[in-house]
Order: sequence, then structure tokens, then C-alpha cells
Amino acid sequence: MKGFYQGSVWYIRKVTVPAHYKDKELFVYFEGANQETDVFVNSQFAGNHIGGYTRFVFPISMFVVFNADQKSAEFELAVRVDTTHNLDIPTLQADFTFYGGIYRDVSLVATEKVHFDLEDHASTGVYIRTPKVSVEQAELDVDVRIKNSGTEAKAVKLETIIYGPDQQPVASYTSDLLIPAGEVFTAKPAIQPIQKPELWSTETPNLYRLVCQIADTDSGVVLDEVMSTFGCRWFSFDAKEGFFLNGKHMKLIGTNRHQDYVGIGNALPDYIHREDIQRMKEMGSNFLRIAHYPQDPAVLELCDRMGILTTIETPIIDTITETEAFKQNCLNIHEEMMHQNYNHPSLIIWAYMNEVLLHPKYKKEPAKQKVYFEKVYAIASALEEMTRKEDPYRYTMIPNHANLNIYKDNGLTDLPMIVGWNIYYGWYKGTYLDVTEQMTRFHEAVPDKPMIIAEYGAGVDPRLHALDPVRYDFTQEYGTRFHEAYLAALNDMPFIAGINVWNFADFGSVGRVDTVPNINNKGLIGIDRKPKDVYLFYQAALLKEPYIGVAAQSWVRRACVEDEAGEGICTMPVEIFSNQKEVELFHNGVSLGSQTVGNHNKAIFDVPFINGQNGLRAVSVADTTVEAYASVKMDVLPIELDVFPSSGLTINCGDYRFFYDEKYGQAWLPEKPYIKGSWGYIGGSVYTMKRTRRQQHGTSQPIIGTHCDPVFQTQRIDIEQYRFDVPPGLYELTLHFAELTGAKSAALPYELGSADTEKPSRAKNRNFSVSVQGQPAIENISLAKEYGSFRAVSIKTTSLVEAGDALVVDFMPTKEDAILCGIELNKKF
Ligand code: GCB
Ligand code: CA
Repeated sequence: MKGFYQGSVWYIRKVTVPAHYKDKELFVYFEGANQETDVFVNSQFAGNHIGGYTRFVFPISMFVVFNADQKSAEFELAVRVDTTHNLDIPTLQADFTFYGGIYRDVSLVATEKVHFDLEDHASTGVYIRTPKVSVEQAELDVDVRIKNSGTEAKAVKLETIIYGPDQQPVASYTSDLLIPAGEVFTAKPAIQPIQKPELWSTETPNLYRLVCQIADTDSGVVLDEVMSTFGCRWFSFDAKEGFFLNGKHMKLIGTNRHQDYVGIGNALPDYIHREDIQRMKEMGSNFLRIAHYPQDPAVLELCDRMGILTTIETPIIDTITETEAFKQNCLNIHEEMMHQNYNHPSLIIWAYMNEVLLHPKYKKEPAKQKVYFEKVYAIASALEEMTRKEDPYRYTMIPNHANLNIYKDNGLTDLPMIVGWNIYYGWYKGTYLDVTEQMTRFHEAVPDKPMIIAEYGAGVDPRLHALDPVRYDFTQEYGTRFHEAYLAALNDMPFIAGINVWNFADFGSVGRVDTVPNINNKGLIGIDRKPKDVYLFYQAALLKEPYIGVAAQSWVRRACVEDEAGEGICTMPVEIFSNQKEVELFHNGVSLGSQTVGNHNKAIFDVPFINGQNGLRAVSVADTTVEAYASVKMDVLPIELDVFPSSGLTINCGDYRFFYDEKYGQAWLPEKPYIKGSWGYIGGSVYTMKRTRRQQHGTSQPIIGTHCDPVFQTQRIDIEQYRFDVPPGLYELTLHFAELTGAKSAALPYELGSADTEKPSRAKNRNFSVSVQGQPAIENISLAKEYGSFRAVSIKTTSLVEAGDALVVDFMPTKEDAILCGIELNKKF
């Protein structure tokens, strides 16, 4: 992929350890590094690890030298992490940025010669299964791996104690073991079933703690201890009725999550991981798809504690390489993932292969393609077999893109226990009204498999708003309509066991070109974790406790045109999301009445915004302690310009969307045609691209030299005049342009709908002049030639308007047509 460094980097540091570590076993332990890591200790090779998302550990004692007389030993730890694209390592390609390097915690571990076997895929060495759980009792099946790296067999006592959620011991077992020298011994403590267990559920995430201790039989000295948590619960999926936890039906509803954050890539402090899980809970989620790869240990730990059920997956995305090495790497990574996350009660599904047939190779060579499909199936079945063997008590899943037949024909809907579908009707193509029909068709085609909608989502740029939103316009309003429709439809289909919004938060995707370059903005919250309106909608729809939210919270700086000339009031709808029956809205302290909350947990109030600050307070009528606020600073612009507004006029041409530039706090108005006494464009039309995913207008290419892409991605073409009927004075006019034809950046890495046929084109060789008040302001500008395509060009000019005149901007093309992306007018005096 272009756009970021791919290659190797070194991390080198001196590590000091105390002298009494001399007889201990030393290890370096990594929670993760992307993607291939080599570790050297004192220049000697200690180990190699492949895969960017799983943990690994290497023994290093043999490379560390202790001098008899010294208080401590020092060694050099050198780590090389390589992110070079490697065809043998998954992930090969995907719609997210492959941030590289060491990005999770690294630690030095010191153990006695006899210790719990952390070298078993960097697990704890303790594996807890709960094969049979009921209200009456929970049976446990525990494997404890103990390693003796010494040269003599060792007699030890293994003590296993279970503590209940109240921290009181509920069961224990002690065994005397002889661990042969240089071997790993697996003990199976015969722990009695837990009677009347306190069940783990999403509402009562009760955790039990299992403590294993090894003590030297002769001296009684404790050699090692491991603590693990687990939960007592049982669950099942049914192809017709969905999901059951502890015998009770529940619809799994939640999100997907990537592991990045604004400005820091993947290198998140644990705090942000935990905050995210809290936010999911505060949204009312009970489900999380950890996609597309295993994440920081903090994630599952908190899901256990907060009560969010999860699925986790091995990152084989879009495509495979037909080599044995690739297959082996897939299997190893999957095995690591399983061993490392084995005990979490919140985890119910092991998944692998996301949309693996999205871009099947050899489209024009059927014989080769057949072999390719067989290789994909071979990897899938090897993973499936391994998973069922390693863990017979959880489910397996393959999440596919919405091409039913290709997965069905290749056996991939048959193989796993659950089929996942990633669907984007109403985003990349079709409408969200298609969901019910489509998913019914999918269910009928694969009637015996439980189904999860592993992804559905729509892009939302929080800066964009529209009163009449349409598909693919990235407005908050389209986002909420999309999610309202999906949630209602998916909730109504009992055979859909679970659903995961794509995505919990916006995330980096270096190949993406939407309204914010390199960002996939299908998050319910931003990459900075600021909630979008859709997040409020889910809170209202999912939370049990009383909730109210004001959608205006994210659109706090606006400009709009007054309703009636001279009135100074602009009425705009404000959406209130709530799970209460009736809500009341106050505007600057004055009640706008109350409304019954309708479909989709929503009430819409028409708010008469005034110029300046508008305080909004929404309350539940039944319980006035349930309230929410927003404060909106509004520029109400006069229709007639006999008094010029002090805020000036900032207009987004060729666009019906309001754009709020958060960075500069500036509010852009959608354009309007000229009417006498007011302002507007004369002539021309909205720029639309033919046969593209973006239906209405503009380009989805990133614009160089601005952060206001939406303003420059849209334009009026063939424009003749712009006119402002302003009072006399000296005005400053800024004209914004961008050439939207010409060479563009690569197509999306992801293309789930109709192909992006916005073909690379030759730049239009347009040439035009602009005059203001009949005076030349811009002469013979040739955007493509002088500035290149997709670059923001802003040109400023001043002009005196005499009494009785209007400010008139004329566009005069000499080649092709004249265009305009945006226009700003301010009065100097
Ligand atoms: C998908 C992929 C996911 C993408 C998403 C999208 O189906 O699984 O990785 O990010 O679509 O936004 O297009
Ligand atoms: Ca524009």
C-alpha cells in the first residue's frame, strides 16, 4: 500500500537485571508488534515472530551473562520489526492502515526453573473450559501446563483454588506432581463442580477467579502462580431463533472495532481500549466483533467485566496467497489467538477470513480460479478443524461480503457453525429498504446456519449536514436514517442472531478517499471518539435506563437564511433521541411544547433559531431528571442584504449540504439561486459524475491543500454570474476553485457495490476569466495547467460597491466552462 513506511526498524536498548535473576529463567514477552519481529540479545538471535496482532515470548536466559561479583547484569535487547509487504503473511490487503512496529506493551518475565508454561503460544499455560453449566452446577475442565527447564526432575505441589465473585473460595484441589527435567507436564486438577454458580451474563458479568500455585514439595517455597478469570454461562445459536444466553433469548447488538486513535496510530494506551469498551456499554451494546484481528488484552478483559459478548478473528482478509507458508502462518496465528484468549467468558465465537472472496484472483482463467478457490477452502477447513479440536465449546464463523453465491458455491457457508454477512445496501449500492428482502433471501439459501450481520454501516463526516440527505453524501442525517432503518429491519428478523455496526469509531485507512482523506468514517463516533448523532440514536434505541440526547450536540456552529425577510429567525428541525414516551424541548428557556417519541426513538422539533447563542434543553416529561443539552451558535443571515451581516457570507457552491469546518469554527451555507434583493448564483449546474457510487454530485477524490474537502469536491459548472445585492461599501471577495477532472488517486481498496467507474480522465483544459463590477479580477486562469487537478485554489479580491449598485461577479470562459466551488464575501467598510 502506498502512503506509509514499509520496511524494517530497529529498537535497541540496554536492560539491567538484578544479580538474583542469575538462576531464573528470563523471557521477553510482547503483547504485539506488526508484522514480523526478530529479537536479539547481546547480538545473539533469540527468536522470530510472524503476525502483527498476537502475543509472543522468547526465552533469553542463555544470552545473559552474570558476573559473580556484580550486583546486576546488563544486556542489550535489539528488536527488528519489519513491515515489508510479505505475500506469505496475512493480512495482505484490507481497508485499514497497517501501522507498524512495536505498539503494545513489552515486558521482561523472570520465573523459576519450574514454572507455568508461558511458551505455549504466549498463553498463561492455564486453560479453563466450562463444558457443562446449568443453574444447578458448573463443571470445570482445566489444563495446567507446567514446565521444568532444570536438569533434575522436581517434586511439586500444585494447588488450584477457585474464588467466587465475592472473592470467597468455593473449591480447591491439590495434587503432588513430579515434573521431569526439561519437560512440559500437563496437569488436570480434578476440581469439583461449582454448585449453584453465579452465572455470567451481559447484565450480571459475574467472574470467578482460578488461582494456580506451584510449590516446592520439600521446602514449601512457592515457585510460580497464575491467576485466571472465567465465567459460568452457557449459550447456543439457532438457525431460526437466534441466540440464547443461559437459556434466555437475546438479540446480539453491537459494533465492530479497530484499534487506532487520532494521532497515535495503533500505539494506544490501555486507557483508550478500556474507554472504548465503556462507551460501547454506555451505548447499550451487548456484542462486539473484534475486527479484523486480535487486539490488546485490555479489550477482552473489560468485555468480561462489563458484560459484552464477543467474537474474535484471524486477519485473513480479501485474498490469500497459494503457498504452504501462507497457510501455515494462518494456522499459527489462529492457534496463538486461541491459546491467548481461551478463558474469556465474554468470548463466544472464533472467526477467521473476512470477505476472503472479495477479489478472487484469476477472473479470466477459470481453471486457475478453481484451484485458487480450492486453496481458500483448504485453509478454511484446516482452520475450522483446528478450532473445533482446540475448543469444542465455542462457535466458529466466517464473515463474508454480500455475494451469496460465491461463498455458497465454494463451501464457505457450509463449513463454519455461523455464517457472517457484511452488508452495505443503502451505502455502496441499493437502498436500506432492501435489507429485509435480501437477508430473507440469504437465510432461505443457507437455512440451517445461524446468521450474524457482521457488518453494516454508512459513512458520516460529522461536519456535513443536510435537510434532505441522500445515499453516499456522508451527512449525519443520512447516517441516522440509514441506521434507524437497519436496526428496525434487523431486529424484526428472528433468524438473525446478532448484528455489528461497521464501525464503532472512525479509523485510519490509507487507501481511502472520501470526505476526509485516509479515514474510513463509518464510525458511530469519530477517530477522536466524539459522538456523532448516530451514536445518540443507538443509545436511545438500546439503553434500558432512561435516556435522552439532542442531535444538535455535534453541530454547534451554523449559518442559515432567515425564514421571512426581516424576521431574523431561521427554523430548523432538531432531532431528539430518547427511550422515554414523551419529551419536551426548551429553546433559550422557552418551552417548544412536548411530543410523543415516535418511531426510531425519535422526536423532531422545529426550532426557531435566533442569531447568536441558542440553548437547547430536552427533558423527559415523565422524569425531568432525564435531560440533555446542546448549545448552538447560529448566524441567521438576512434574505435581503440591505444590511450586510457581520459574519459575512460563506457559501459552498454546487452543494446542498451545510458544512461545518470544525477546525476554523466556520459555517458554510449550501448554495442558492439568485433572487432580487438577495444573493446567489446565476446559470450553470451542479457538477455530477457519471456512473459513480457518489450519486448526486461532486467527486470523492481528496483535495490537496485544504482540510475542507467537501467544499472543494463539489462545484457549479458552467456558471455565468454570482450576484450579491449588497449595500454600498468596500468588499472582500474570495473565490474557491478546484479542477475536478484529471488523473486521480487509486480506486478504493474496498469496493463492495457497483464498481467505481469514476474513470481516470484527462484534465479539462478549461480557461476562464472573472470580473467583479466589470473590472478584471482573474484573467485567463487555467486550473489544471497552473495548479494541477484536485488542488484547492483560493483567490481574493476587493471591490467597491457604489450606492445603487450590486456586487456582480461575471465568469467568462474562453475554453470549456467556468466553475466555482465556494465563495466568501466580507465587508471591509
Ligand atoms: C467491509 C470490510 C471492512 C471495510 C468496510 C467498508 O466489508 O470488511 O474492512 O472497512 O467494508 O467500510 O467498506
Ligand atoms: Ca462546493
